[in-house]
Amino acid sequence: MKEFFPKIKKVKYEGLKSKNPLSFKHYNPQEKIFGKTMEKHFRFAVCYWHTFKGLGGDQFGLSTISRSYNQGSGPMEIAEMTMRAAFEFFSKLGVKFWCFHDRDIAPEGNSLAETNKNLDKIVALAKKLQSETGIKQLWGTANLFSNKRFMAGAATNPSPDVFAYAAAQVKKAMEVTKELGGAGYVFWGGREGYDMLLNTDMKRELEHLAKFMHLAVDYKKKIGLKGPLYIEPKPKEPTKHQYDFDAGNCFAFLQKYDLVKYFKLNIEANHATLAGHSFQHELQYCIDNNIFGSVDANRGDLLLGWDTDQFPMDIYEAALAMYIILNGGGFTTGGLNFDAHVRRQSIAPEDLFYAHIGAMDTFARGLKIAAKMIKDGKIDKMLKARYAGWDKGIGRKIEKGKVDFNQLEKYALKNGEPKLQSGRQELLENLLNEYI
Ligand code: XUL
Ligand code: CO
Repeated sequence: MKEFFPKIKKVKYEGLKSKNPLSFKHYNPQEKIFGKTMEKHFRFAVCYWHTFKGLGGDQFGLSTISRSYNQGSGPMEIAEMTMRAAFEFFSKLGVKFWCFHDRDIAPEGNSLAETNKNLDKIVALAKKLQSETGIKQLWGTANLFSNKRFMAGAATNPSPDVFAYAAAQVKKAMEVTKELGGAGYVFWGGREGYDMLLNTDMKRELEHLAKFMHLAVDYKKKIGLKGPLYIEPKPKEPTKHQYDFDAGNCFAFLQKYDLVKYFKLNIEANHATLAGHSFQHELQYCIDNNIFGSVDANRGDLLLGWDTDQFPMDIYEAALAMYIILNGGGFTTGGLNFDAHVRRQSIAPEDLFYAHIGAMDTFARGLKIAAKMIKDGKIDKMLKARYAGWDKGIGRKIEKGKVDFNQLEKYALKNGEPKLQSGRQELLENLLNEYI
C-alpha cells in the first residue's frame, strides 16, 4: 500500500524529556484524569476540509501547498487517494474520530444524481477504512455554501428551488452519516444570513430555516440516525449577518420554533470571539442551558479579526475551556474537532502533524490544569462564598418566591445600605497563574 506520509511513524506519547518534535509531551491517551482516560475526555477529531483539502489559497493568491494525494488523473482518483491519505494520517496521529462535509470527500458531478453516486463510491471506501482502523465519524455535515447556487443561502434562500436542492443534499448527507455510524450531524449556517436588509425578508427566511430544521428532525427519526443534531453558531462571514449569530441567538431560535429537544450546539472558539464573546462564555452559556454538544477547537488572531482558524496553542485558553467543560460533565456524543488549518507558508506534510500534536498537547495541559483547579477547589469556594447570601435569610426567600416588592421595600428600609464585597479579580488571576 502506497504511503502518503512516508517520513512519519506512529506518533507516541514520550513525555516531557523527549526532544522528538513528532511525539506527544503531554497527551497520554491512556492516562486517567478523574477516572477517565485522556482519549475519552477529548474524543479528538481531525477535520477533512482544512487538513486534506486546504491548500493555502487566500483572497490574494492561489494555493501554496501541493500534496502527493492531490495529483491524479481525475477528481475521483484524487478523492480516493485523499481518503487513503486521511486514514493514514488519523492512524499515525492516533486520533479516533474524523469530521467532513459531503463535498470535501467526493466531487460534484454533472447532476445531483451523479454527485450522489460519486459520494456513495467514496463513502464505501471510507467505511472499509473505518472498519480496518477502528476510526469513527464524530459528525457529518453538508456543504451548502461553496457552490454558486447557494450564493443567497440554502434553507433561507429567496428561491424554494434552492431550498429543495439543499434538502436533497442534507437528506443524502444524513444517510451517509448513518452509513458511517456518525455520532452526530452538524448544521453550520454557511450562507444562511444576509448582506442587506433592503433585499431580505428576514422574518420569512427564519421561518423557512425553522421549517428546514423540522424536516431534518423528521428525517433523522425516519432513518434512525443516532446522536444529536448540532447547530454551530457564527456571527458573520461569509454573510455580513449570519442568522446563527451566537449561542444565545441559536437558543432563542430553537425555543421559538420548538426545536430545543432535538439540538445541541457545536461551539467554535474563533466564532465565539468574532461574536464579541470569549470561547469560555459560549461554553458556559451552553452548559447552563443544557445545549452543550461539541467543540470546534481553534483560535483567531486579535490583530486580524476574521476567521483565521489557527490551531489552538494557547495554554491559558485551553485551561479555562477545560475547566468549564469538566465542571459541566464533559463530552458525551460530541468531541473536540480541530477546525483549523496550517498557515499558508507551512507547506510541508509534517506541518500537519506538528499542528495537531501541538494542539493536542495544549489541550492535554489545559485538562491537567483544570483538574488541578477543580481538585484544589479554591476558585469554586470563592465563587460559592460570593453568592452565600442567597443560601439563607432574605436571599433564600427571594429565590423561593416568598417575598414581593412590598416586603423587599420594607427589608431595604430596615436593613439600610447593603454591605459591599470585593470581586477579587486579581486574586483569582494570580491563583489561575499558579495552577498554570
Ligand atoms: C466555518 C466552519 C465550518 C463548520 C462546518 O467557519 O466552522 O467549517 O465547522 O461546516
Ligand atoms: Co467549525
